[in-house]
Amino acid sequence: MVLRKLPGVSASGMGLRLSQKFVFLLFLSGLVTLCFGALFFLPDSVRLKRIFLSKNENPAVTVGSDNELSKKVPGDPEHQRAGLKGGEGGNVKLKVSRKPSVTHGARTVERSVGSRAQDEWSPARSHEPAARDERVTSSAHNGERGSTYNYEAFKKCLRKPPLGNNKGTPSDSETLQRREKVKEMMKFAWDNYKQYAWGKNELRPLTRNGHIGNMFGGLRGASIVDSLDTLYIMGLMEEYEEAKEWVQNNLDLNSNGEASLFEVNIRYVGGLLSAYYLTGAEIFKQKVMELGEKLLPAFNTPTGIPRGVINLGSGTSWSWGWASAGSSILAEFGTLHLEFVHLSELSGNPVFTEKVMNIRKLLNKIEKPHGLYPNFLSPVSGNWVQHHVSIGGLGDSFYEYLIKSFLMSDKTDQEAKKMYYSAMEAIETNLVQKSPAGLTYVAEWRGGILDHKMGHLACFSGGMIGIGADDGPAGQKQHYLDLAAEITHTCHESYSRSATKLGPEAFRFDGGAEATATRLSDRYYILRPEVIESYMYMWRLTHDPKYREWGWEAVEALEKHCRVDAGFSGIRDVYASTVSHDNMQQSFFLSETLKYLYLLFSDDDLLPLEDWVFNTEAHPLPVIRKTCLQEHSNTQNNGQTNLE
Ligand code: DMJ
Repeated sequence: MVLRKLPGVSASGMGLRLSQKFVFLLFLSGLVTLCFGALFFLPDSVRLKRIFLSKNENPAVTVGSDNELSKKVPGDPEHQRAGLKGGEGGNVKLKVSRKPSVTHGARTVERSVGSRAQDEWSPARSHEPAARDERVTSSAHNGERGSTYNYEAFKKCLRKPPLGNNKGTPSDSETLQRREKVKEMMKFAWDNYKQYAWGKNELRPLTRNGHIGNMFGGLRGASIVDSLDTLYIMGLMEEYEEAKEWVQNNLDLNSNGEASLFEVNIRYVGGLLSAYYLTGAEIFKQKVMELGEKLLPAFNTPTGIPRGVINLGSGTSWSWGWASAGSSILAEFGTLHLEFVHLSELSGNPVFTEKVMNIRKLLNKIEKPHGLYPNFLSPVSGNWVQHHVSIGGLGDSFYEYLIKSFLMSDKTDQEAKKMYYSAMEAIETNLVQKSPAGLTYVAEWRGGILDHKMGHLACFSGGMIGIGADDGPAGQKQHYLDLAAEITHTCHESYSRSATKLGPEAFRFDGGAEATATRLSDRYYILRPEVIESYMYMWRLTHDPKYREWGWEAVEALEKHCRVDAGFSGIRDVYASTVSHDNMQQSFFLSETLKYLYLLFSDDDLLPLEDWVFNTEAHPLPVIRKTCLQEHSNTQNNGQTNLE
């Protein structure tokens, strides 16, 4: 480089200035390097780190104003899970720190611990790069074939009309009156949501405003989407129409927040799918396909096991901060199957089914301690992370989706069937217990040690075991029906032993306890459905009138303790005769609790179980009768459109 002498400046003076500049620039670049390096030492939850060090496979991360997802949940992981599944139930704020899907650091560490299972698990690894393009390819695919879904053929393949011959109206007047009461409760819950929280996710009935929360990644209207099918089957048509109109005009799927993959799937995907199948309205199909595609990037992990949190805008995903070692949760990645199979069914795009079959394949292959499925699995290595097993929070709906996958496949999915009954056998051998007073319960298992506790969430298992009774190993039908009835009885006991006649979040069978909560933090009830869900299934399976009586007891308790001037609210202590409300009308109250009550007081031909399975948020999905659908489609394609 030639140094040209500037006028009035001596050569030595110019040299001095240049070297000062050089030192300054050197200092500046050192500072920048230091600052950048320091980012690596910041915790993952710090936004700056995520902006600068986001993984480059995904588009840039745009984060919402909240850098930490917070949930009001009690302290231990099961309750955190329960809270995540059930919304805000407890009193403690849980800070959920987010972990980038794959940072270079994480990748090096996690790969270096790669073990046998990971090495054997080549398909998922090799399909990782392909997955990146899925949103594009699936859109094209959907555009091509989605419109060809034959709704008329689907209706013809149902054995009975979805709403029955007379909308399930019961013939005896007492049951009819009870059903009318439940319908009135739904209308009351809906009207108040509409008046005070329209478009928000849930109603806060005491403060009379809306709650948005942070489970749905910026999506809104959870109560609306969750209510569509309940309103429809109850014949609340004006309300259904306003809900549909909202979906059409206001359900914005271009949100950019971080969502629970599980919650969005069971509530939004499940809700929209049911609404489509029940009504045939194209808007629901359109919306659900758009949303389904946004969920696909969550599967871009080395094993194909999705992480728990996804940014719906960027497609970046994280594990829950509280889940040990960046693991994914059994009840979350194991509760996608029903909805994803239907997404493929509607769109003609196999990618959705492939994703969940990949999860199935890994779970089927992996070694299971005593045949049990632990609740935490690494999406990177494909190995279990902790040996905690539960049929309640963290595990629950994984088992539910095995048996329901079998039923929804018109009993052709033999793999799901086999996995379900083997899991049940292991659960019976290791977890099912009898209390000193003779109550049957399902304990939790921590690396071989039993925790004699049952969560409210685990009470769904009465119904699940009941619907699985028919297809189990030869000679086991009555055994399973008895087990289902015993568990449902225990769960009813947990209700009847409280002052409010509503059940606590968790109850124990040790230290003299018999189906009662011993910890203060387990005493709350947040309008959960699981116990009533089991009453409904057990009623359908046995027609023992006690299940309707128990359901009615629950209605009376809900009316007395949870109904407030502007909606329904959870309560903080089921044992206190003067209740304290938690100010939250959960969306699952409208979707599940009231729907199961309504079905309990209806005839069995309202959503008959031979044609429909309910997803874990009580959204009915039809049994897929492949041969029948094919035949009807062929007939139509051959121009014979005048089917009976
Ligand atoms: C619902 O969102 C679903 O039933 C889920 O599977 C478990 N928790 C809540 C209701 O309690």
